Amino acid sequence: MKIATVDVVVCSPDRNFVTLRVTTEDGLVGLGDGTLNGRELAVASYLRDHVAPLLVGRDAHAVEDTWQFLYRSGYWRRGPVTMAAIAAVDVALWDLKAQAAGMPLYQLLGGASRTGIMAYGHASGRDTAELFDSIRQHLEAGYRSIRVQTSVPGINAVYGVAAQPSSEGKRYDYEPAQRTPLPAEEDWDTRAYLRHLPSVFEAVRGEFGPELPLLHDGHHRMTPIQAARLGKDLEPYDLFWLEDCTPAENQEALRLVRAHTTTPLAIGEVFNTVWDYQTLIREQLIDYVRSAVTHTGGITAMRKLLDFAAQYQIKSGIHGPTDISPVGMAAALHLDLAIHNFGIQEYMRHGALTDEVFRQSFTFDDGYLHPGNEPGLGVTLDQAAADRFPYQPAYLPFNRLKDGTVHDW
Ligand code: KDG
Ligand code: MG
Repeated sequence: MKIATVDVVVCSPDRNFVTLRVTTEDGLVGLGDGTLNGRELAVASYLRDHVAPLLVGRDAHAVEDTWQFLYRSGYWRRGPVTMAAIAAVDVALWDLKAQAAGMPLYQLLGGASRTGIMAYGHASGRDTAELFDSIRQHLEAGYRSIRVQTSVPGINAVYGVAAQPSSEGKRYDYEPAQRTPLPAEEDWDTRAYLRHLPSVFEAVRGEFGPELPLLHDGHHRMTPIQAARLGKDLEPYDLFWLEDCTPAENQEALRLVRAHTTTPLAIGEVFNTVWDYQTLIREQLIDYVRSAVTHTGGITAMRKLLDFAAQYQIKSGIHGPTDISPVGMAAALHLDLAIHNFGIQEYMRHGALTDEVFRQSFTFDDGYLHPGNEPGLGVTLDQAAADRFPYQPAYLPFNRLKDGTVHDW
């Protein structure tokens, strides 16, 4: 199964996506996601200029060998651009292998370990009424686990909180509406956030009861001692997880957080290799691995990372916001279905334009996702539709403290 052509499709239906398309001499087409939010063209160039020429003529079945070749032979290792590019190739090759076998990809990963994949959605509100509305909408849409993000009195714009109630007909998404040449600037005050957040969870538990799994994302904005306090303060509300409480490149910081709280911790959406998790996993400082298949070298690397985590009773919580394309989502779902140490899957739903470009076979029903049973990943790309949505510059916002200091994400 020789690789005949390799091309990169950059398109922007709802938001920007980078898709690698690998075609074999016998006409099979495999897709991989290399989308890196706000840095999309860097991955597109890496793939087009430095990787595609190396792949033509190679055996598409040689998934492991190709992964090792791209990781080791380029001399420069790790980093989000490299690992997103390797992920795109890896997922496209797994897609081809499964299509050639005539099986859905999860069968090649060991077969299904469960019947469905528990998913969580993103509820948010500028005040309690909006937040309750948003949670109810998610429950009606079939979600059975909910991430809760909220505005904080005294802070003008908080990332992860919809700028308008979804009842006004505009669905909440991250930044794609801000397709501007410069990132939007938000403000931040950690003390105000720490004071306010527990009262929000108290209100949500009061309204929705003790059963509903609730999650929260701290977006790396706390120091270790602040994160320890928040974890403790949230214990009465029984969170499924507290995500990204501190900037996690300092893995040792989690020792302090862990020593003070039993709130489960999830980390890793900005990580791109197993090395970023060495201390976190060996010392059992986290409960969930948040990496995306798309940013962590694909299925080959994620499988190894999650197998390592499994030895320490750490589960998966694969990153699945809308800046992971439907191709990256499908790859995550096949892996979720196959591994034993599955925890939960993030699922935000893409917009209607994205669904025009990417035809998908995965389903979402009563809180559970399933990748479907089409051979391969089960996603195809409509090139004519993609051509209607050219790339547009779009950046994530950033935040400054009251005195103007740039703060952590
Ligand atoms: O590209 C960045 C977003 O995907 C990220 O901010 C989303 O934090 C996020 C999450 O948990 O989905
Ligand atoms: Mg996050």
